[in-house]
This record gives sequence, C-alpha cells and structure tokens, in this order.
Amino acid sequence: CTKPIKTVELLEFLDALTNPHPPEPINVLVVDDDRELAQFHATVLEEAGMVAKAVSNPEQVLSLLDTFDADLVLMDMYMPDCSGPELSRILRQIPGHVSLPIIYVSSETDVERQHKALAVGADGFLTKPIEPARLVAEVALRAERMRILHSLMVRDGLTGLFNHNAIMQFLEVAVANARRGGTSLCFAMIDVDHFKSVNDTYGHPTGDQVLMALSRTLRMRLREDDLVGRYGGEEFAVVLNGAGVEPAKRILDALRTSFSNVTFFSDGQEFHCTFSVGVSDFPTFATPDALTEAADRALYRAKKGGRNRVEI
Ligand code: GH3
Ligand code: MG
Ligand code: MG
Ligand code: MG
Repeated sequence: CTKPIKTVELLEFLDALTNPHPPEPINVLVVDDDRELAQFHATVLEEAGMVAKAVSNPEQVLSLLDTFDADLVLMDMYMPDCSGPELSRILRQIPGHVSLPIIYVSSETDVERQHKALAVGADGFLTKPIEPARLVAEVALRAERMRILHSLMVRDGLTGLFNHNAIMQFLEVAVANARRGGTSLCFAMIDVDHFKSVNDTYGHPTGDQVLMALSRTLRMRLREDDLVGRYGGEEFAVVLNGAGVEPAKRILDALRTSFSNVTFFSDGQEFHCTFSVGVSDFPTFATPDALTEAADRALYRAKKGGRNRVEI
C-alpha cells in the first residue's frame, strides 16, 4: 500500500521538478540583550544549515529586517530598551511583517505573563535554557510551515506559478526597481490560442494538462530573474527584468516555438497547441497599469494578425 502524498511533499516535488535551484536556507533573526546567548543561539542554527543574525539591541531590528529577509524571529521577552512584546506589537503594525513568525525565548515561567506576551500577535514560546536540538527543530518546523502557507497564498493551485495578485505585485516592485536603477523591463501577456476548442474537443482535464505543460515550459526556459504567473484562465504574465524589446521578443519567440512543438495525447489522438503574446516595455510605458494595457493591446493585435505570434 502506498502512503498518501502530503501537500508539503507534493509542493516540494513540483518545485524540484520545475525549479532547478536548491531551496533557500532558513533565515533567522535572534534578538536578545544577552549578547552571548544571542550569538550562541545563532551559532546553533547556523550549524544546522540556517542563516542566523544575532542582535542584542532591539532598536536595530527594524532596520535589519529591511535588508535581511527573515523567515522567523527568536525574541527575548525582557530587554532594557524595548521589551519583546513591545517590539512584537511594533512589527505587527508593519504590513510586510504581519505574518513574520515571532517566537519568544525567555526564562519567564508564569503562564499568565507568557499568554499576555503572546497576545500581541506572537506565535510561540520556548523556555530558557533551551536544548540546541529542540531550538533547531522548533525553528525549522515553524519556518517551513510558514513557507508553505506563504506559497499557498501566492501560487496558483493548478500550475504552481505565481497567482494573479502575486505577479501584479511583483510587476509593481519590478517597475519601481527599474525606475530607480534606470534599467528596462518587458511585460508579456501570453494567451493560449483557441483554447476553448481544446476543452470542447478533448475535455477539460486535457485542457488542464495543456495549461500545466505551458507553465512547465515557461518555468524551465525563463531566467531566474524573470517572473511568471497565471494571469487568469488560459492567460499568463511574464516580467522580463532588465530586458529591452528586441531580446524579449527573441526569448518569447523561442518559448512559442518550443511550446508549439509539444505533442499532446488524448484518447489516442495527437494534437498541438500554440499561444499568442503581447509585449510592452518600461520605460516606454511607465506604470504597471500602462504596461498591462499596452501588452493587452499588443496581444489583441497578435490574435487579429493570425495568432501564434509575438506582437509589441
Ligand atoms: P483565442 O485564441 O481568441 O484566445 O480563443 P480561446 O478559445 O483561447 O479564448 P476564449 O476566451 O474564448 O476561451 C478561453 C477558455 O479557457 C474558456 C475557458 O473555459 C477556458 N479555461 C479557463 N480556465 C481554465 C482552466 O483552468 N482549465 C481549463 N481546462 N480551461 C480553462
Ligand atoms: Mg533579556
Ligand atoms: Mg483569453
Ligand atoms: Mg485564448
């Protein structure tokens, strides 16, 4: 008898299949006014393969979190300048840190005081002194759970690509970065050609297979810097960071050819699918809305012009 596959395993399996990069190590911020203890906990976590930063002044936490992408914060409860609960309350008011796991590590044993500290929005409590193996296990478990929840929030269930909200948020960030850095980027809208007739001819499940195959092609063939999401239905969106119009067109044409060569099978019948692409670029179009509208207009021209083509 085979074991049922857990969601976690399935996500990891899909990732390994379509993402050639190893998983990022877990990043932990350790805050404790006892400098030596903070450093000791950080070393324990680093020896377990994580990346840990020790801070003894709670006032450094906010600025550090701007540059250090923490998966979790281990926080002392009693510190002279700012207590753990005070610091947690501040973090919870910042949109980017609303779901950041905060675990107290404290010698406080009074359950009522522990609960009060947790009530400001922290996630757990470990009592000092804590066994190194236990510390590693607790941190790994919670950080990985949060990564899975986060991935369920930002990914599309069918294809594993970023969902509509996530890709549009990434486009905003990418445009802001390009403006600041004086670089270019391209935004592409991809739409499967005559997809309704694929569903009508071969059935919805086969249509789903086509969407999954297309998402695999996009993930495998794009660079690590490029972002790809399911815009909705049979439409996909790609952000090509740093690319001008000409290289973007070459890349998308190569993707288009590669996908059109995939052979699908359904009920003993073979068939092929194609897609059309509309591309817009920054700085010609300066905002996410303008980029989306321009790519949409270009896509419309690609469809009108006969499909299976890239239009700018
Ligand atoms: P065009 O070349 O002009 O884009 O034609 P089209 O048939 O692809 O476009 P249309 O917008 O008429 O049809 C899109 C179809 O995509 C209709 C919808 O049922 C199907 N679709 C949307 N989401 C899914 C999905 O998740 N799975 C499957 N199998 N079909 C989907
Ligand atoms: Mg202390
Ligand atoms: Mg469509
Ligand atoms: Mg379509």
